[in-house]
Amino acid sequence: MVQKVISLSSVARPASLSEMRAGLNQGGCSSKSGTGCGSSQGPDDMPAEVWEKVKNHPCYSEEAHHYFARMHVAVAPACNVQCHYCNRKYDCSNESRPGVVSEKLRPEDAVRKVMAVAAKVPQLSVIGIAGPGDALANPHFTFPTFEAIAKELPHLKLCLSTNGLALPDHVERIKSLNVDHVTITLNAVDPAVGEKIYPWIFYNHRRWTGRDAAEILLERQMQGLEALTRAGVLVKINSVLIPGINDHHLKEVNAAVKARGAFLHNVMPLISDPAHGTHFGLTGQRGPTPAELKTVQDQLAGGAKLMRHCRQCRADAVGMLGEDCGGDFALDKLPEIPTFDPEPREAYLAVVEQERAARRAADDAARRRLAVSGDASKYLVAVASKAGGRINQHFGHASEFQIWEVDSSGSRFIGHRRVENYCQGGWGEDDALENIITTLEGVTAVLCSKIGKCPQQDLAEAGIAVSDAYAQQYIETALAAWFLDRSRAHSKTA
Ligand code: CLF
Ligand code: SF4
Repeated sequence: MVQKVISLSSVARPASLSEMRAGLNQGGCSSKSGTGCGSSQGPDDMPAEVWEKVKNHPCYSEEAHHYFARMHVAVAPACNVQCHYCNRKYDCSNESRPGVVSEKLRPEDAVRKVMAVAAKVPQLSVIGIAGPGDALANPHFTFPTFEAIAKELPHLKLCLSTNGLALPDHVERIKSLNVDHVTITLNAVDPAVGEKIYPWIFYNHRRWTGRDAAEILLERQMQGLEALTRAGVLVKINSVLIPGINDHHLKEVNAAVKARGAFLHNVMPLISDPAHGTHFGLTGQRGPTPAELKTVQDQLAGGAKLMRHCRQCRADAVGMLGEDCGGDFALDKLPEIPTFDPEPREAYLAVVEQERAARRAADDAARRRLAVSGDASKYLVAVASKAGGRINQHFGHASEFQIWEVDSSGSRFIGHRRVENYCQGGWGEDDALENIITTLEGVTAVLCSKIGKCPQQDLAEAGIAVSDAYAQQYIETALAAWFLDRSRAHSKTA
């Protein structure tokens, strides 16, 4: 029943509000779902008109990504830039994980697909164009697609992602189409760094290489950012963290984009694999470890606000962040003329408002309990959560863990760490467990809804405590209870 309610692959419309509530606790289309967010940027943290724009956007609001889904339509095949971390056979890795080539869509197909998804997925709130090339290198596909979607489904937010080279030429159109959210991938503000990332660009009818290419691109990115913020469009900056190339430079990038009004800064780890055939992959440039990513993110504290819940989605991803149900909506499976009924969505929005209020209240209560603990410790804790901000996933089913930091001032979401499932169809996989232990470097404890004795023992031997005693609680409630239990246990043994 639950799967029928908010499963993205289900054809059934929601049957009741209580079923939707249950659905929030069960995740979306598959068991690999996972969501999580920490410090809740809420209505008290920003002007009301900005909150209105971000409150249901799963990327621009950490809180919203527990409840809302995005859909990418892959209508933009061409690109005007070459990045050393990209192989055009794969999706644009500015905004997506290299992996499988997307189903490229014509604008009319994209609108049909959006209609079909909106009809089945009440969580759908945002339509993004993020490749597989660059949205603004394909304006003749990108803008007609947005126009048609806005006409059919005006409640959906429009969002695009670009390398920024063509951005200054399109700011007016972006504004006039009510595209409220634009991401610019900006990896450097110094051309000396930029030229190590971009071998060439195509601009003003010719190819530019080396330092010239980097200078033009970086200048155009900054012009675009300034023009968008002047126009009231919310801009997110994506920076790919490339160890040895821009890791020491991202603080400068963060300060520069903050000064120009960027709303969020998303530092994404380079994904580098020789199998993807990228220049970096083939020349041995490695991506950062989770600890290196955290170090850089921590260094940016106090600058432009950070996004930490990015999942580096594909350019044709459909569903909650961390999920991809795109396969259920392939063109050949869609009805000729999908119809959209607004009622399930309205009912879903009402449920979400109640859930949000309950979770915020739980977080406040948890902070009050922590504040009087008098314990100066600080821990990293890994959490297995399918959805809804609760501890509701078995250890063996987790394909990612949310990493939280907890101390007497409260708990904060730090990021996700992907892992291979420990449970492989009924039995535990020792190699997977070893990798999980390595991935959980720096983590003191794991909270999950259930775990077997064997993995629990192996984790304990590696110095990581595991507990399923907080199953089904809100993450913040569970972390506070775990912290206070640990504090009491330590003071007894001291
Ligand atoms: Fe798509 Fe990007 Fe819009 Fe989100 S994704 S175009 S802002 S709707 Fe989000 Fe995916 Fe990260 Fe992008 S999790 S890769 S940040
Ligand atoms: Fe690839 Fe995107 Fe860079 Fe273009 S902008 S080269 S599609 S990563």
